[in-house]
Amino acid sequence: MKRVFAAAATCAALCAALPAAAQFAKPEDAVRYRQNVMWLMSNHFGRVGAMVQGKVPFDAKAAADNADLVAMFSRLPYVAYVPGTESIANTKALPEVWSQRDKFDAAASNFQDKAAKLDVAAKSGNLDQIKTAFGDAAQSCKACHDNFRAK
Ligand code: ASC
Repeated sequence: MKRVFAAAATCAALCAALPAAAQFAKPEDAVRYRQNVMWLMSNHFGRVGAMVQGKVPFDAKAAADNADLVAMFSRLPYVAYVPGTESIANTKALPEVWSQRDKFDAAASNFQDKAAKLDVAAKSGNLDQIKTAFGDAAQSCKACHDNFRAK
């Protein structure tokens, strides 16, 4: 039991040592975190896209499950755009993420809104609603990528 308390105390001390705004041990970890989330999000967004484009048969449950994941992932990446992680690792994030942070945050927030709407549409099971919401979400992905991600 004592060992459990000691471990918990060590963990608490280590966590407290991290800067409040950046829960990453090193800058590379922040880059890896946001890239991995984006990768997963793109994968699950693409599964909805394949149905919207008629490349795979429409499956309402699969669409709802995948849109739900996209909405969840949409909330994760932005805290990982930590200052000091521009120009490191293999980031494609442009310096504008930091130099125009308000604009970046607005684009992120717009995407999160569209992802939440896609989730609602997917839960309705109505393919036409899903198509519209998917198009809006894809547009908001692209808008942010055009301004804040290297080609
Ligand atoms: C994806 C993905 C993107 C966006 C974008 C939407 O699945 O990897 O970068 O959607 O293509 O316009």
